[in-house]
Amino acid sequence: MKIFLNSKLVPEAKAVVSVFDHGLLYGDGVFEGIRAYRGRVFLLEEHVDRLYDSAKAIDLKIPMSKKKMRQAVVDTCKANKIIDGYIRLVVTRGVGSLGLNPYLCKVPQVIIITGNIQLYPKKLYDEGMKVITVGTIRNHPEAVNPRIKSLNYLNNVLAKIEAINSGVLECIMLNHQGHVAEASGDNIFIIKGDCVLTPAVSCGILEGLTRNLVMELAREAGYTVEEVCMTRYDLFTADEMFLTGTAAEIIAVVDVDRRKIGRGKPGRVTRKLAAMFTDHTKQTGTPIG
Ligand code: PXG
Repeated sequence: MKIFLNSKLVPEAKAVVSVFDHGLLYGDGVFEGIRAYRGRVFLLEEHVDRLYDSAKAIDLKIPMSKKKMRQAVVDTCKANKIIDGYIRLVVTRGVGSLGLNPYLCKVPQVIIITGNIQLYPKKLYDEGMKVITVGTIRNHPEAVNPRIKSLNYLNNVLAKIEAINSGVLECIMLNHQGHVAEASGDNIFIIKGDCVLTPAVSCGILEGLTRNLVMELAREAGYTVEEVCMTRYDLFTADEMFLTGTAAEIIAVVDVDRRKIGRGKPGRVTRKLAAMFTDHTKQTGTPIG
């Protein structure tokens, strides 16, 4: 496995970063999770754009252009002969001192790792999954804004711990106002009649790229799509529910807090949108070459 580390590809054993890197010491940095399908990088431009926005939001200047970054992703995939796979792009604040001051750090470290990811067992994609609402609320937007895909994922990890310890694999996180925000690493959708509804970005969520694409596909399919503010009432009374994410793709939710959602199995609209999504992954993307 070759890793992209600061402008060159190095063997995995040589891909090491300092213990003084603020990415490790303070979770100070940003990342992206990207998929490749059939030898093409999916939504590459969108992922790189979001990475640079996350970096801008934490006042971190990535030491290379977006164009070079996109090329680096493609080159790393090529070096590792990636056809269907997962790409982790990480930018850390870089080596600094034992003190918070990010401006004392030298250069940001750019890391690109390729591999595979499967978030949930295949069986759950056929049958739908059970989730619970957890006590850990999503970060307040004026603390660490969930729009920033930062290296500090403790908020999400703490939520995930609650889910796993309760016997389910995923959770619903509410925001500081008690409104539905998102899952630990996925966005949430519900279907009510002919409406496809998802929490608005202003509810304090990561603006998922899969989410954005699913909204576009749903509109194309003739559904009314709205970004709204929702409570658990909306989940309990939904006809269907599903989660979206790069790693998760589209997965139906059939049980929330031990209440059956809809008919308790993946619904018609969910299956239709999942099929449209799969088609889209097959037809688009930046060729790895
Ligand atoms: N919310 C959060 C908090 C996320 O971390 C999403 C929503 C979905 O966004 P995208 O753009 O992927 O549709 C994410 C993304 C992992 C992993 O390693 C997690 C994500 C993406 C890739 C890998 O668990 N979450």
